[in-house]
Amino acid sequence: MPGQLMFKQSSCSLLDVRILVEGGSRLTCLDYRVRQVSGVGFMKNRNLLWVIFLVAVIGVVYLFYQQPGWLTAGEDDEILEELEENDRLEQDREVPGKLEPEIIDENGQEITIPEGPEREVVLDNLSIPWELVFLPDGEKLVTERAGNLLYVSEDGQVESMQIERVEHAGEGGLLGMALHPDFTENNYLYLYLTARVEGGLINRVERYHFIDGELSKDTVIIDDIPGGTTHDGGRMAFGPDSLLYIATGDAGVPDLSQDRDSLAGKILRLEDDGSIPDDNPFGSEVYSYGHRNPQGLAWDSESNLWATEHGPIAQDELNHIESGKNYGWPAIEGDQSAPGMEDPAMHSGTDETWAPSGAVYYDGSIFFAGLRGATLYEAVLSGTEVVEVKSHLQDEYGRLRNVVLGPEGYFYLLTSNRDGRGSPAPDDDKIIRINPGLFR
Ligand SMILES: [Ca+2]
Repeated sequence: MPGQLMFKQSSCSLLDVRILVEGGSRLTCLDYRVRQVSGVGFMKNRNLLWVIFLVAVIGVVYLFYQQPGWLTAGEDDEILEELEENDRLEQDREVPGKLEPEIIDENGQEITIPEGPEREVVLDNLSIPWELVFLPDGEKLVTERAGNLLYVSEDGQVESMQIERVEHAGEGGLLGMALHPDFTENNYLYLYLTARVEGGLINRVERYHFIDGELSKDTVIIDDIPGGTTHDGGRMAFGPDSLLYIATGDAGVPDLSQDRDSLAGKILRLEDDGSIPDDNPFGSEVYSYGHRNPQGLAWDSESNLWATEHGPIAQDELNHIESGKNYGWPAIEGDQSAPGMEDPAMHSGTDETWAPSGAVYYDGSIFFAGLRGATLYEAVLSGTEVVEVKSHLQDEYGRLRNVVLGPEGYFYLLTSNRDGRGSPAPDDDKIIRINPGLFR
């Protein structure tokens, strides 16, 4: 019998590095197996055999790096398919009208770029349209600042309803509008309007029932928001928390914005019946303050709230809104900072005026309409930072009051060329449907 075996020779494989001792000499399994196969006296050839073994190992390593898939041919096809799929997606991104799987709406749902025309005027001969909402059955409602609520059927027939007690004075009038998140069950429609009361102009939010084209007033949600011929705010939207957010202006009295007991120059947050949510920051309707004239509200896919705001001379703002925070007006503007006050995420600089109004989140950006800028702006987001502001459709349609995303994936632009500050075309104002593929 050969020397002392530390393992059974029959279980000794080429890769086994255990050592056995035979006749007083140390053998590895490799030594043992090679000798078994070749019949060569291993002691005198041992160094040669190690050289052959090392060359073989180097050869295997070389082949692996040259063709990493050769050991795993089954997975290779999957890798290739994945690469080809990535190529296809990359190509699709360059072609408007194709499926764009990375575009998501504010609820985090995938949306598809529609295949219709790039631009189409869907309504014209309007007068200062301010807000547009889509009813569940394909009809639309539009507010006109003079006090008209337009009920637009699917084929574009318009029925106009005059809202009572609207005072169209300067920038005031019938402004914002919102459908209740459960509109299909309760038919609640909210309107933000300016009214004249003893002592002057105020703004209020009223709730209506809108059923089969019939409007009936339900209740006042919030009253006596300071109003004026300028800076009436007016945008409303229900947030991801199903609460009603209302943007109000300083009504031409800047100090009201820092007064947390005033409803002016604020973003307010209410339950759907007008009561105050338990987690509002100051136990009042106020959610954030220090605003001059915010007119756009939008939530991104992470449920961050963004608001556009008119600055005094240029220095228009896009702000990331958080509960209880002070956005500075009139103490700071532009690049100025102060303790306890928020800098805007982006402002237009000292030389450029956006005059920003309605806003919507789309595919990683806040798009917002510019009145003086006559541009659809796109603020590209990275988290809660704005990394770039792009300009679209500059001077093509004049002053833009709002941009709304429709249920079928189109943008709708509302012009504001008849508000006394524009140069209206004969068929202004308009609502223009824009294929967002134009911007992607
Ligand atoms: Ca500010």
